[in-house]
Amino acid sequence: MHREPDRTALLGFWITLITLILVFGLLICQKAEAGEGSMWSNDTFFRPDGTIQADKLQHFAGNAGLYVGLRVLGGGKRQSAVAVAVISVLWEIKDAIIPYEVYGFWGGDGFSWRDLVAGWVGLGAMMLLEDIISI
Ligand SMILES: [Ca+2]
Repeated sequence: MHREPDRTALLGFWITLITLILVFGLLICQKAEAGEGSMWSNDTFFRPDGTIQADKLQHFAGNAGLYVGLRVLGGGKRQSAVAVAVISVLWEIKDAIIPYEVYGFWGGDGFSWRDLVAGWVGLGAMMLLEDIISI
């Protein structure tokens, strides 16, 4: 019986997540129909000179920082990792919906799986570091 609130919270989490994904999905479909901007980003990991793109480092550092922030605020390890992973997917969906030409920082140039990879590597690196120094 005492586990009931946990289940309710978990159910609420999944319903919220699925609703958000459906709403974002609909927005993306509308945008694609209207022919606005690009849905998929044509980005790269590296610049032509072979150095890594600055925005990939930002995704790496952003996810690592967000994870540390959630952990410092008292989030569980798994909980914080899932939250960061989900937020980074939602961020890319946002990038697909909102054009940066109009909204600057809050916009994007389309969904980028490379941004996701860069972010998740940052998250994984921070989790590994946490294990190594065992905070
Ligand atoms: Ca992006």
